[in-house]
Amino acid sequence: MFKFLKKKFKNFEEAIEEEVKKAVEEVPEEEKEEKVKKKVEEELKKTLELEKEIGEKKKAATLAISEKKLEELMWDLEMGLLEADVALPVVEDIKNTVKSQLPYISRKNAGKAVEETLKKAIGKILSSSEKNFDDFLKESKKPVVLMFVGVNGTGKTTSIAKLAYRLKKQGMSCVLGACDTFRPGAIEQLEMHANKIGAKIIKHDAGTDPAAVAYDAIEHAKAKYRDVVLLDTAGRMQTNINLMDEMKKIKKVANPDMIIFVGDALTGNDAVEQARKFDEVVGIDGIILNKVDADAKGGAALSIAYTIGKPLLFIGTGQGYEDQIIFTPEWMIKRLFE
Ligand SMILES: Nc1nc2c(ncn2[C@@H]2O[C@H](COP(=O)(O)OP(=O)(O)O)[C@@H](O)[C@H]2O)c(=O)[nH]1
Ligand SMILES: [Mg+2]
Repeated sequence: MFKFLKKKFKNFEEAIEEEVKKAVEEVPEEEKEEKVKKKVEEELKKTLELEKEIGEKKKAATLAISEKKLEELMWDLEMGLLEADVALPVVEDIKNTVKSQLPYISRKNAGKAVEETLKKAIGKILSSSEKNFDDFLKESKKPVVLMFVGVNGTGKTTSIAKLAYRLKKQGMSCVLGACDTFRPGAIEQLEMHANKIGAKIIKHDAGTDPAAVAYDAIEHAKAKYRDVVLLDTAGRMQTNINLMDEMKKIKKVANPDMIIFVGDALTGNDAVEQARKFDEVVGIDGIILNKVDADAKGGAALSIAYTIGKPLLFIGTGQGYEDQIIFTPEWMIKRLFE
C-alpha cells in the first residue's frame, strides 16, 4: 500500500541528510586546517577569534545546504509526487510547507527532521478529513438516509454492503435501497449482500424509476423504525448528462442526510476529477475511496479530500465485509513513514 509515495518521501529525507552531512564535513574543515595553521604560527591570540568565525561559517553552511542543491532536491520531490498521482494543488502545498521549514532544520539527524516536516505538511493536507462519521450518525434524526454515487465499478455496492455490515455490528438496523435499476444484475448483487448480512432490501423491477425505489426504501424505514437507509445508485460517467440529471432527481426525492461519493484509488487523479464533478452536479458530503489495498501510488488518498474540501470517511482495503476502515490522517501518515 502506498509503496511508491512512501519511497518518494524517503528519497527526499535521505537526500537532504546526505547534503547536510557533506556541508558539515567539507567546507569548514578545509578552512579550519589552512587558516588555523597559518595564524597559529603568527599569533596565538587571534586563533580564538578565528575559531569563532569558523564556527559561525560552519553553522551557516549547514543550515543553507546550498540554494541550488535545495532547488534541485525540491524539484525531485515535486516530480516524485506528481508521478505518484498527487494532485497539483497538494504538491504545491507540501512544497511550500517544506520550503518554509527547511531553513530551521537541525543539522543533527537532518533526515529525521525532514521526515517530521513532511509529516507536518501531510497532516495539514489531510486535516479536511477530520469528520467523525459515527458521531454524525448518532446525532442525526432516524432514519438517516445515505446516498452513494460514483462511476461504474468503483465499489459503490460493495461499500454499501461493508457499511451495512459495520452498522449492524454496532446494533443499528439498515434498509438497502436497490436504486441501480439500470445495470443488469445490480439488484441481484445487492440482494445477495443483503441476505448475507441480514439486512432488509427494497427493490423494484430492473429498468424502473430509481427515485421511486429510494422513496419506498425511506418510507419502509420510517414505518419500521429502521436506523439507516443506504441507497445504491447506478454508476454513471460524470460526462453523461442524462444520468447525472437522474441522480439529481433521486436526491430531490430522497433528500439524503449525506451523499457519499465512491472512488477507485487506482484511477489516481481521475478519481479526484470525478469527485469534483459529482460535487458540482449533486453536491457531495463525504468520500469513500476503494481498492486502496492494490494502490501502490497513494496520490488519490492523499489528494481527494483536500482538493474537494470534503472528508474522506472510509477506505476500502479488500473485497470482504471487514475490509473497510475509517480514514484518519494518522492512519495515512503511519502508512507513509513507517
Ligand atoms: N481489491 C478491492 N476490490 C474492491 C474493493 N471495493 C470493491 N472492490 C471490487 O470492485 C468490483 C466492483 O465493485 P462494485 O461494488 O460492484 O462497484 P459499483 O459498480 O460501484 O457498484 C468488485 O469486484 C468488488 O469486489 C476494495 O476496496 N478492494
Ligand atoms: Mg453497483
